[in-house]
Amino acid sequence: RKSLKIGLIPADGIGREVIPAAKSAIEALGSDIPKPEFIDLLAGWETFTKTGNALPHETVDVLRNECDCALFGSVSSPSKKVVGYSSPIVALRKELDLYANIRPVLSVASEAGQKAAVDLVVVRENTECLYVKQEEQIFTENGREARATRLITERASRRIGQMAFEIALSRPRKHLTIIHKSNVLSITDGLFRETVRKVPTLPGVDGKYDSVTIMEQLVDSAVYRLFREPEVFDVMVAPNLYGDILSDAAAALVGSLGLVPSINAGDNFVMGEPVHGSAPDIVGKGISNPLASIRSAALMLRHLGYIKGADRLDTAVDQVIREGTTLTPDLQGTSSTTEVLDAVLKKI
Ligand code: NAD
Ligand code: K
Ligand code: MN
Repeated sequence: RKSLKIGLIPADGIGREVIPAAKSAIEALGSDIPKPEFIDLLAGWETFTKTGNALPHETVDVLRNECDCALFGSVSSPSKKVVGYSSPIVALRKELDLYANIRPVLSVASEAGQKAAVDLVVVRENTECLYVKQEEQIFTENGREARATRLITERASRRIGQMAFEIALSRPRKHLTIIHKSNVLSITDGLFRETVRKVPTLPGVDGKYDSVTIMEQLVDSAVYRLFREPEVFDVMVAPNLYGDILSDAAAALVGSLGLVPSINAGDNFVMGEPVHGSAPDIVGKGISNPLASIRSAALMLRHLGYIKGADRLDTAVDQVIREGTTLTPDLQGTSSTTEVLDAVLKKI
């Protein structure tokens, strides 16, 4: 590649504060990556209020046809049903078949070279479960009754399982925990559990995953263990909703949602995205933590094979956290988004 075309979709709220920071961090990498070309794209609640569409066709077309990768910020989705509105991030993951949401959660050791207390990756299935959003309500004589479809397929469970085994294999501990609730949901979660379990026996695997140790944990007790002994976890693979909840819980362990990055990955495209939402409680104050977005840019570059650029971003972020002098209020600091970004840029 001569250049790297990156779609930028800040969307709503603090997405507009942290995605520009990630852009500056990428620009600072110079010749460690192909020359970045950024394409600004629209999506989100404000786009919906202006155009009636939270995810304009043009955004999807440009991502598909012109971009090598993308960075997404955060959307503000209303908690009440709004006619015509549908979350653009859920739609984008489906449209681009970004079936894996990979969320590394890493606490920075206080000394360089020290082992981190929390070092795990949540591998979240990204296309189905309750996020198929097939909900309905009926009116009965006893009041309203609401139902939702929870879809689990063998195909999606298998490919997220394969992704999780690959990630486990690439890590020093090679330990995979399958998260489910098949004691209650024996058909849906049972299918997920069984399909992921069978990945090592698939044709062509030929013992490749023999060194991966497999554990299982029911989702509720997984949250409990996560808080009591996070060091038992290495890679956790989960259906969509459990993965969403577990990764926010894990974020609390490392101090802030403002630190935790992710990529939405498919076989042909990758989109970096901080795990956090649009944070309406702090938007516009200039204090949103840009580190999750910068780390998301690093993950995206790493996924594309630009290891040196990714390492430089991660190292710079780690150094800023470890020094502890320039941090936003979510990490008990007094610095602004811009000051933290400048500190990272200096390290880069
Ligand atoms: P949130 O992640 O936006 O915020 C949770 C808490 O974490 C808040 O106190 C917030 O201030 C803090 N926080 C989050 N990111 C931070 C950062 N970078 N720096 C400092 N503090 C940070 O979750 P919420 O409040 O439940 O949701 C708010 C909105 O975001 C909702 O409309 C929701 O639908 C949306 N949301 C979007 C996504 C997404 O874009 N993928 C994900 C989650 C929530
Ligand atoms: K987000
Ligand atoms: Mn979430």
